[in-house]
Amino acid sequence: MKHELPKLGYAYDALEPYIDARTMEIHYTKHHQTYVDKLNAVLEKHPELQNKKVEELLKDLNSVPEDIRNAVRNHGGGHFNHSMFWKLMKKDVAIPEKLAAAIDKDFGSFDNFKKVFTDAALNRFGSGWAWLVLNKGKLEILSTANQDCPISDGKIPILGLDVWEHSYYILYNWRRADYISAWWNVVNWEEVEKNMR
Ligand code: MN3
Repeated sequence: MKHELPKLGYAYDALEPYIDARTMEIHYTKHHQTYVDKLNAVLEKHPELQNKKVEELLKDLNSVPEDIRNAVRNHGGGHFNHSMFWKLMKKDVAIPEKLAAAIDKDFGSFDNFKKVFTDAALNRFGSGWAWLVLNKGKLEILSTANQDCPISDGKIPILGLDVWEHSYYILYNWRRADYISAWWNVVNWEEVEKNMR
């Protein structure tokens, strides 16, 4: 069984003007596809792992043979993180009450949550991700380098923001802060709540 690029579920221009169609197209058809292809290529060395879901591999990286562990971490992480990321974006989605209440409980207020998440995304040096995760039932914000995924540390990612330059350079150039503030307009809060279950 080969890993496959999941269906995007919306048009490349669906998130405009916040995320431009050209970025979406390259990000999805080139960057994500490359993670999928490279994951499939390294798994050829260990066919016994080919039937495992990518999250199973990432949850227990130590059980992945050492010669491909780093490649699985990078390309498997890239595949998993982006599969999640596409579904987490949609325009004009209101925050469901239950999620809003959970955010208030663990962060004091929605504004504070937004500030802490934004800081995590801004301060991630180089390429990586900002995350809202569930850790033993509690919401937490963190960031990871490269394509590292919180599930490898036993945490459940429920919202992720790609801050690799490839996700914003065409429209925002070096201005990561502008990308992040625009991105808040396309968070699919319904999907975030679904990920909490
Ligand atoms: Mn990316």
